[in-house]
Amino acid sequence: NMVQNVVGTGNSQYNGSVPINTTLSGTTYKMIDGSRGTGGTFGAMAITNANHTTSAGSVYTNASNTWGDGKQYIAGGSTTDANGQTAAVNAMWGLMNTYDMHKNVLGWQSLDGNNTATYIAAHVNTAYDNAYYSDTCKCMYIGDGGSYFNNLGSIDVIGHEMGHGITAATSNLAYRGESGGLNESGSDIAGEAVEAYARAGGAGATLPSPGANDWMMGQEIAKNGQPLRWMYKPSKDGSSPDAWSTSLKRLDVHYSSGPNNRMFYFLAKGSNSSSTSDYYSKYLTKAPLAMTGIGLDKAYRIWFKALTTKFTSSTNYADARLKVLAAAQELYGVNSAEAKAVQRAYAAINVGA
Ligand code: ASN
Ligand code: ZN
Repeated sequence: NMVQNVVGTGNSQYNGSVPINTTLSGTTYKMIDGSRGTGGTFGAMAITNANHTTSAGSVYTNASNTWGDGKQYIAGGSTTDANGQTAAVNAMWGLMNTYDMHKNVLGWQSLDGNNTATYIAAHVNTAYDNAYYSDTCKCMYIGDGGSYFNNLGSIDVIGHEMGHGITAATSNLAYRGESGGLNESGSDIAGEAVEAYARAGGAGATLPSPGANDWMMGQEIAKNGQPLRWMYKPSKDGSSPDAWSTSLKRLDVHYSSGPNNRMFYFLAKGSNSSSTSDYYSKYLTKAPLAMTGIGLDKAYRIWFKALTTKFTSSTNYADARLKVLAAAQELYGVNSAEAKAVQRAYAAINVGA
């Protein structure tokens, strides 16, 4: 009856061979991480097989502690990965890194900060080209990919989905209009922060310099070179604006996220007048003041504090600016370079001065 926490080998699709936490009960290995999260549906962080339905299904089990073949799922299963374990490996690796980044950098445990365990259901639906968070199950569903994407389990996409869980447990930004764009942007920001943390080795209490992540959501999963979103230049998708305007609130939340994504990129990496010269005449009345990027670590601490302790469900871009600024002032000082950088980053997307 004893359940042991053990470490297995996962052959992931996007990150090579990775150590994944599993349990051993009798002679059966289960894809449960007994060290991350308590309670919840499975008692700890877990990966299930939705098996092409929209329900969670049951936790992945295996006779050995080596999982997956690192290859894209093939309908009907492949000879080397008959149960589609690679999708489960992708999911567990993304969750472990998302959990660790928030715990180690921010002291925030799991979705709610109280360490309630979450899980991912892999293989949701058939040839499903998306992934989503559900607050009903406090869990995430990850598709195998279809026309546009391979398995949706890249680290940044999993960080994005778990980010929705953190937002739902805190500010609960309403998923429409400007607040919905900020909700989406918060998830993209979380996804990139997790990606940077994982790429730098997944350890320590600070985020690495902004160059460790690619500032594109789901670049690894793209079949045709088109990621889900370009944070450094949102308009590259043909639908997202690069700056705020009064019509922003009418866009789909995955497009109205664009300006805030760009604000965060500027905050971490810096900006000058040439960064915005392409939309200067369209949106801005004065040239943005040059700003030195404050780095990903400080930028994410400021954003996370505002998102989880200051934003409300109806926060819009103007309110976000005030609250992100207040967070920067509390963390680094009223007249700090960090606070100034927040003002300039928002001004560069046409919010405030
Ligand atoms: N992947 C999308 C997202 O997390 C799914 C959705 O539109 N809710 O934003
Ligand atoms: Zn989202």
